[in-house]
Amino acid sequence: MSATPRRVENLHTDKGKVPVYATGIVEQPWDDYSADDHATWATLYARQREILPGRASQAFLQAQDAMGMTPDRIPKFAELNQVLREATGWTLMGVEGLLPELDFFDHLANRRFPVTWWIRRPDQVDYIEEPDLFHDLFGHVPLLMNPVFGDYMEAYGRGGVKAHAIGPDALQNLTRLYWYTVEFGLIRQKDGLRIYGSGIVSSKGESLHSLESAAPNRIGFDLERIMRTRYRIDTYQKTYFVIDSFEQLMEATGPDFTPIYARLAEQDSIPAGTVLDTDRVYQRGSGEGWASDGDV
Ligand code: HBI
Ligand code: FE
Repeated sequence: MSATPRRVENLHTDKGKVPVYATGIVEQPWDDYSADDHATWATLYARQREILPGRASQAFLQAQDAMGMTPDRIPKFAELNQVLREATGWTLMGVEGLLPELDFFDHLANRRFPVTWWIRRPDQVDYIEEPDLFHDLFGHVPLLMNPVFGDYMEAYGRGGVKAHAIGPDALQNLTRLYWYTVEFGLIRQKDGLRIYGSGIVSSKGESLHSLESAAPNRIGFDLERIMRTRYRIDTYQKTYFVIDSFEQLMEATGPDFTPIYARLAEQDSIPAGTVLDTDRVYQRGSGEGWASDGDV
């Protein structure tokens, strides 16, 4: 483990250096990134771009190319914002890390995507618990260039603000939708299943596992089924849901979810690894290597 503490602690001690505003919005301290930080970005970027052709969705690869991210050093948010604002009206803003849910939803509802300003240490290249700059910038941001997905993310934010007012069960249903689409979603293309979820596309292991392992279930998208389905935080997903198109996601978020939340409140949640008779099954997983507990 490298001796230096994670940069954000330094940030707090050097408050004078980087203005930290309310709700944790932070100017990207681009000049303060170390050579290690840029090397970590370059290593992760090259490694993912090596394995994603043929695995990531065409939409993701096209969007990332259109974004014009610098592969050799951490991109400047201000430069990306010029391209992104032009394309879909979305903008990035630096944050310390995970925001309170209502703040997060409000930003999405206003086409602002929070990007963690710090990147993981070199010894965390293979796994980091919480979202860092690479997860957010490489994983989440490119698809905001896609008009339909950009609309979906705004609609999700609006839905989140409403769900927050309804209560924790509604919020849990909606968080599951985010988890199984934005973070861990697969999409069906003519040439096979492909990745669009940020949690997968920013992870080498899960980019391979989600498409090629016999262990997980792969099931067709079904809004209410997903909203009932528990998920994993600490391991690969037991189940991946497959959409036919981003338009399908957009249509699914069209109706008011209030009656759906009411209906779901009467039904049990579904364990992460379960396959239902009503499921459209692309793969019934072998379950190999699954942890028996820990679904959230
Ligand atoms: N905050 N910065 C940030 N990024 C996220 O992806 C995020 C968050 N806060 C809450 C959250 N995601 C999830 O709980 C969503 O389902 C709301
Ligand atoms: Fe994420």
